[in-house]
Amino acid sequence: MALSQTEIQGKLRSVPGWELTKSKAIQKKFTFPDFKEALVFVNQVGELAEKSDHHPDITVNYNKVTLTLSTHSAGGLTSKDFDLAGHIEKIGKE
Ligand code: H2B
Repeated sequence: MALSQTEIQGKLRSVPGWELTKSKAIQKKFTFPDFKEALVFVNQVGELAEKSDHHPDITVNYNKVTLTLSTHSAGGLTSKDFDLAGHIEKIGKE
């Protein structure tokens, strides 16, 4: 079920750097030293996406990766988006 604006504002606080977009999604841009490292990150995100059966939109611009999360089936943001964003934040930190 899609989250309310109040719920979204609350959950946004738990995922630093993620911002709400106009189109009912959350987005964050990650910057890496080069293209190769950006692709390593994309593959790690891909693993998490497959594990959780929840898939972000991924844009790669050389050393920058932009991830956009929303739940297509709900037509907006759900806790799945924030859960995956939380897992993505832990990449490289454990
Ligand atoms: N990812 C996202 N972001 N939104 C969805 O609604 C979605 C998904 N649905 N990944 C999943 C897959 C669905 O198609 C499968 C069948 O569970």
